[in-house]
Amino acid sequence: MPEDVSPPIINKAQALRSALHRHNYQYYVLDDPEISDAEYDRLLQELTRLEEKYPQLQRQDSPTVRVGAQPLDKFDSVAHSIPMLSLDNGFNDDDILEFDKRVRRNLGDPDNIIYTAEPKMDGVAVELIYENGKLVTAATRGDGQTGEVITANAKTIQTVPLVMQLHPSIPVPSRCEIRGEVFIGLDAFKQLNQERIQQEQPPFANPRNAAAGSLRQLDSKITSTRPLEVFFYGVGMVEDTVFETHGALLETLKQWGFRINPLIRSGITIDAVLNYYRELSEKRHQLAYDIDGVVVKVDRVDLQEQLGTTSRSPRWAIAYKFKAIQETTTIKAIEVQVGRTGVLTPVAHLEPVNVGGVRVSRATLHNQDEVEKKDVRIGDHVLVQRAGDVIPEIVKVIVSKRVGRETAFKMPGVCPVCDSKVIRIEGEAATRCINTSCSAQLKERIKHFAAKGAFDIDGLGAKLVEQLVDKELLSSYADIFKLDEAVLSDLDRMGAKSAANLKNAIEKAKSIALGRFLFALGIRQVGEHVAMLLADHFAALDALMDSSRAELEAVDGIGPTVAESIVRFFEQKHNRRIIDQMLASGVKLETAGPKKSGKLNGQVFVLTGKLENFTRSQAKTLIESAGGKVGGSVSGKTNFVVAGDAPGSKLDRARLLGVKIIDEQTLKKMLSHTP
Ligand code: JCF
Repeated sequence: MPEDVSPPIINKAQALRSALHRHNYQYYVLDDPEISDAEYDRLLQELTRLEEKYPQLQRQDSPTVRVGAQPLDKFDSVAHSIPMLSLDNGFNDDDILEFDKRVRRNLGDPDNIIYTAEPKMDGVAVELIYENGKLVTAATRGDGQTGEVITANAKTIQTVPLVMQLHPSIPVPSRCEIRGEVFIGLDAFKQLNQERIQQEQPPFANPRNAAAGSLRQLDSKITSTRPLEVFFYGVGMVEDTVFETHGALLETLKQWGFRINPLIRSGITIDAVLNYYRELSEKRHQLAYDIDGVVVKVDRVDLQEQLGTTSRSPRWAIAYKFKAIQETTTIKAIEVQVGRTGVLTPVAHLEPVNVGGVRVSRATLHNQDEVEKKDVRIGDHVLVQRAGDVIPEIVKVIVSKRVGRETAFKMPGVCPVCDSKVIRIEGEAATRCINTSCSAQLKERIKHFAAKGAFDIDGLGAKLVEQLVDKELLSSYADIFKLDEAVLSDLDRMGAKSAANLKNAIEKAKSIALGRFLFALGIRQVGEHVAMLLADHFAALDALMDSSRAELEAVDGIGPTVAESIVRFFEQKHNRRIIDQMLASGVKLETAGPKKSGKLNGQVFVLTGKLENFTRSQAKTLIESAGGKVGGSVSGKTNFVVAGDAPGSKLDRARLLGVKIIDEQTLKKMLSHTP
């Protein structure tokens, strides 16, 4: 029997719910939080505890539902009351001027039409239905007429209001349909993919696929772990309310609690739209998310209605698309590369082609399944695409261009580097070389060991590592610390000076924080984040090396798979021997002492522009060792933006959000005040 709930407790739960909704709105929509993240978390905790203790208090619109609900067997479908149309595309200024002419002609040739211009988000369109201010249904766009019901998933997205906020003069409609685009930011996308690779799951090809895949999960608990965001841009059916302009509509949506892209510009002429497009094309690569063009809309709603729609798209809007980042070329060969953990990856060698300003001559084919799914053959004409920092990839084969001389590709049965047998474990996409002394794996492991975030050895780059392994001067991490300066100076592209510099850099790198050391070891499942958790928890290498599975699993953030992998690594005698050799060569582990008591505890920094006195990686390390954090993009959570030379759009955003902007000198002072 559940306990009876007394009125004060009911009121308490209600008060917590309203407070949390309001703080969400302050944070995500207005970018102006009134309480700290920690305070927010405490309120959420308190409500969660109450709802656990008194299940009668649970509500569909409680802020606690963001964690996900029971998994579904399949999605229901729902018809949109007003079709969700797609947009007509324009590709150059003439197309847009033509659109403006067409609009004016259809309206009886007025002189000037006023427009709204906005970034076109490269995400997934959704519609949210609210009844009396409460979210009742969320649906995907589907084919435009009928979508899939994804309510539980949508509720896990922080920026989806569960209840609408009150507007000072416009009442919440009895029913309304609000439309927006769900997406994943670029930093979050990178991190998500890193985690997936770490967990040996296939990475997503691009942020859009990641967003679509996350939104179409039958288990909303999975969706809740994905960093989805949303910007709203329009409405379907709205009862009781008329909007005069699109700009006014967006303003009202914002008041109702819907997050609107701050880059939207309303009330501008067609010439200003063209300028906006040019500005945004330049800013595009500095934005925290992918966009693929500019959406242009006639601002006055009565004129939109006069213009109407065709069966495919509204006559009052057009998408001005950015230049394609896809091109066609041919596959000259397919090579198989062996990675750090022995995974074989087929890589296509392409006839070089310029894709959005970058020369592309290789594209990853991921694995055998991917090659088969896309039916990629050597000699094929293919469409290649580049998205942000992601490795170029093959979108599809242009089958109509086949001449019959193309040859199929098959994963080799032996490692192309060491000739050992390769294996493919049931249910895994990866084929692996399991010879741990395979020179390809060794090269990749050593590159990882010497890279930023690990030992960070200046001058020990990819080419040099390859040479050193090929000449058998390196056969383990430990050998790095025994390299002989005279031998180094005799290598290709080296000399006395660079040999001395390298020796120096290796000497300096010997003193290293435990977390970086652990990351450098390249233990499977142990990425930068897990390595830091381990270092924080165990503080000393011995303690970690001798810990059991159970002790490891007791660490917050470490699960059974990771624990298993760590135990296995340290069980192997040769791994321990290499560590002993490194320590004997003078590698010294710094204890993670002052971190918890740092002066910058809990402060979030974002770096922009070029710093004079340190690299970004150094600045990050310094801030983190003083207890601070370094974020990739400016948000309401950011405390300081450090502006170096030629700062980017992050500075604009900091000004917009009123985040404190400091220079490098100030940062140095803050760091030097740290114990
Ligand atoms: O950001 C978008 N992808 C986006 C798509 C923005 C809009 O304002 C849209 C849209 C699709 C249709 N507006 C319409 C009418």
